[in-house]
Amino acid sequence: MPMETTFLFIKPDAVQRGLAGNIIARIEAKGLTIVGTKMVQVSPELAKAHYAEHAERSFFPTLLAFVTSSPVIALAVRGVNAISVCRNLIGATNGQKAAPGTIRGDLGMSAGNNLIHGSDSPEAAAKELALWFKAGEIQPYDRTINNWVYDPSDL
Ligand code: DAT
Ligand code: MG
Repeated sequence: MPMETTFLFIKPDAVQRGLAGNIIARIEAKGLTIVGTKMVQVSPELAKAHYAEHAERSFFPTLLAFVTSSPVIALAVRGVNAISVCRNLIGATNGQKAAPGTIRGDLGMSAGNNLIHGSDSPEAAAKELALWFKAGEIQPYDRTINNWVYDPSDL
């Protein structure tokens, strides 16, 4: 099966609110595979590199302060179309507008404190996985249950 790996991180608000387990449970229950994980106290340098595309936005200083305020949980997540599937699971940027059933729609009320990041393209996923994980920290295994998660005729 054509597997893709995406990069997510559970943001400081979700870790502080004790929602990491709820969020990880949704990712696993969907049928995706967690192939890398670690807790990270994000440095200003990592925050700037990760969010470089937003450097000119008015919310950039607040965003840097937020992601460096308390530890996050970095995740590498594997599955068929994992990048778009995770973006759909996460929901729209602002929790007040995100659809019910999504992580942000069910658990959040904010655009800034919005619980989780997910790569938005294959290029972003490649950049972010390389930025956050060292060689050997990702184990790209397949769960044996995948035969029950995927139907080969869907692909
Ligand atoms: P997303 O995380 O949905 O991909 P984005 O890439 O547009 O959103 O922005 C990156 C992060 O910046 C977002 O997760 C939270 C913060 N952000 C975006 N828009 C914001 C706003 N209007 N006010 C405060 N923070 C914002
Ligand atoms: Mg984004």
